[in-house]
Amino acid sequence: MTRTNENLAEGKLANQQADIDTIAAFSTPPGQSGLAVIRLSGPEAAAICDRLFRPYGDRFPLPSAMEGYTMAPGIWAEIDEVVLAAFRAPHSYTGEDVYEISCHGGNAVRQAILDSLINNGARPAEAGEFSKRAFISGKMDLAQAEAVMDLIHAESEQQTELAFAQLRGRLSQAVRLELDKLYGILAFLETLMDWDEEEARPEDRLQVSRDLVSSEESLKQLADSFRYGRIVREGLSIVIAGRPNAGKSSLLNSLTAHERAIVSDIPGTTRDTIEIDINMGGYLLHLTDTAGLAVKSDDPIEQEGIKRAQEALQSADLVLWVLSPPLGNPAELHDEMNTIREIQSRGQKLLLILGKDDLRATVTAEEDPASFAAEYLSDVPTIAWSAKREEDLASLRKILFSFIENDTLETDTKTDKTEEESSGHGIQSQTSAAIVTHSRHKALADKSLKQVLAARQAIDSGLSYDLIATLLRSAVESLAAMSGDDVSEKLIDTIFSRFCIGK
Ligand SMILES: Nc1nc2c(ncn2[C@@H]2O[C@H](COP(=O)(O)OP(=O)(O)OP(=O)(O)O)[C@@H](O)[C@H]2O)c(=O)[nH]1
Ligand SMILES: [Mg+2]
Repeated sequence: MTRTNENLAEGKLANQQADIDTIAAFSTPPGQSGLAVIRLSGPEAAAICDRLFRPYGDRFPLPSAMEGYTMAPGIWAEIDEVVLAAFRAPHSYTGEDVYEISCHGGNAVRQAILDSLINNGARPAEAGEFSKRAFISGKMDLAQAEAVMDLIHAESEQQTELAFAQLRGRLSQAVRLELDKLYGILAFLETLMDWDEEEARPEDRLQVSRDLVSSEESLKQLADSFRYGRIVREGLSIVIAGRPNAGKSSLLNSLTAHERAIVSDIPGTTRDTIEIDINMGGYLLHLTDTAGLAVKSDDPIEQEGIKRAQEALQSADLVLWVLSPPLGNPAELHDEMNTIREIQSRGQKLLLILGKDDLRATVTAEEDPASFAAEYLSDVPTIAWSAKREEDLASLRKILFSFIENDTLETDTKTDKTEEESSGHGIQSQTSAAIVTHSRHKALADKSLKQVLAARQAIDSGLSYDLIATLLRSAVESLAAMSGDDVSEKLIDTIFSRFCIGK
């Protein structure tokens, strides 16, 4: 037996959990590529590789990069020349024996190798099964496992940074810190419960109340961080709306730096919604240009366009409403105001873009959007905009950064601050702050916050320590579910089934 085969056989001995299946899957996507990676994990992995891998032996001395890790070039049962990397339990991604076969990336080659693994005792891995095993063997907690998938799907710099921080345990550490605080309060409550009624001191109650306020604050910060976390993970949805011919498509083109949408002076040029994703300074933006609103139309195609525009508006994080000269007639202006107010009443943010500002000198006071906005929409954040002025794009970008990072529509852009300076004051600038990016985590943070709040109200109202401890235990349970302590098997299955095969 060669050295490689000895190593493989040892791995088998080290791993005799016969009731666990050995799983195999492609870790690289289908299609032709220079290389493809096939991953194998489980108690039989070593034995299977032992049967199918023929090392070149003395021709290539076996390199040994680190403990539990060996890599050897050889032949995979006469199919291809491959490199086999062994990550021996427990020093592997899943905590089991893991073997990675790098072969040539042709469909037939990769498939033949995977088939040979299956025919020799492995079974095809389910989506996310490798990561699920990593979670079960304690290699990472649930929040970290979820970050693996986010990192794979990350398309922007900020997405990558947040997912990586979560993978490194930033969120898990923050959760653990909060859990420790709650455990501390629970322990104190236990002591108080052991004491006799006569020994009860008001300062103890005050102490518990103060500790709960501190937990409340940190949990609230965690829950609130979801606004930013969601925007980074899912992208910011911006919908451009306004009357026909207002300059909506020109605004889209300016933001994307492409002639993406057709621009013409014929009102009704854009008939369908146009969606485009851009990366702005490391953030993902989903931009939607829409057909002109606030007009009556008998044309069924135009009507459908208006319906689609209205649907797009419903899901916007931010609406850029373009109001340009010439303004509509009084009835149209009334409709336009109503739509703006409806958007605001749904709790959505809206920035009024006073378009075609370069034409301002040529329009009368009645036609001037700025005068109209000052009189009727003075509470709405507003900027003057011309598609012909480069500095206006810089100002708009500053406003968008500030909206993402600080949740404000700060329209005073007449400062000398650069884009970088004007951003970076929000939650993301606290690089050590844990940021919630998944709605599952947000719901758990909210739930646990609610329970801590109820516990604090209970203690302030003089209710029994017993009741307060019960409420706190529920808070602990909700929080612990974030990192996956004490979560049901069904939830674990649901989370990992969203992963891709091979991860
Ligand atoms: N002077 C000036 N003209 C502009 C500006 N923005 C757009 N326009 C012109 O206004 C006309 C309409 O622009 P579009 O961007 O197609 O307007 P729209 O709102 O998308 O129009 P519809 O798709 O028909 O609803 C075009 O002739 C543009 O060149 C601007 O800032 N200044
Ligand atoms: Mg258009």
